[in-house]
Amino acid sequence: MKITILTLFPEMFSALGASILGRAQKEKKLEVEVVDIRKYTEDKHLKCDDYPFGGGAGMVMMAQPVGSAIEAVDPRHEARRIYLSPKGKTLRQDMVVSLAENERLVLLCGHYEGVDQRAIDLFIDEEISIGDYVLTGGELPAMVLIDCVARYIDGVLSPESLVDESFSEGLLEYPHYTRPVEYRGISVPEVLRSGNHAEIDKWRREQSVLLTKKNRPDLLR
Ligand code: 4FD
Repeated sequence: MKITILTLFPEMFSALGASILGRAQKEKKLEVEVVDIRKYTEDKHLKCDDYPFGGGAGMVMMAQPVGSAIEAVDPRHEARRIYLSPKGKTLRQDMVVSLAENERLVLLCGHYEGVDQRAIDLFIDEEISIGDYVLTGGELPAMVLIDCVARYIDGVLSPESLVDESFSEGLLEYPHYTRPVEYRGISVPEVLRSGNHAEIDKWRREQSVLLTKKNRPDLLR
């Protein structure tokens, strides 16, 4: 999968070189291309934002640099074009799975108060939010989206990592333990060391239901 990111702050994406996403790129399973929107402005002072028509606080990203940057993305391959915005449809695991089926994604990161609506209307397929809060820019949401989509690219994770995880059966995941058996007076639950896999499965399912009732009762309705 190839993901093209359009941003005024390309340096923020150096974080994608670390850990599992870094390995996925080295192994050519994921390609990340970061495009600096400022390169596409036709303004002689390289300006990419301006005051909002109708007044109000903040600045708006101009349609021209955003539109030209999107149009410069390799047109030989069809891509799903996504704008990260607090007004978008809230990202959920089922959407992540379907996004991962695309060979190409283009992610537009807005800043300030967002992007001129005409660039959205002309060039964007889908507006996505990562949750009900406002950030200074769409860069962190873009990285969140890339991270959760990359987990579904073949060979990035082991297949087992994807089946048992939180949300996979509409429940939160059970608690995990590793060595030592005792830490600061707290022991690993006996059942997990019993070797009885029927009992272990039953305990884990009970724990999942209890935790979901406590933290996410909305998932049970
Ligand atoms: N919740 C999110 C996305 C972007 C963002 C921005 C309009 C502000 C939160 C468009 C207004 C983009 C999110 C930048 N904050 N801030 O996914």
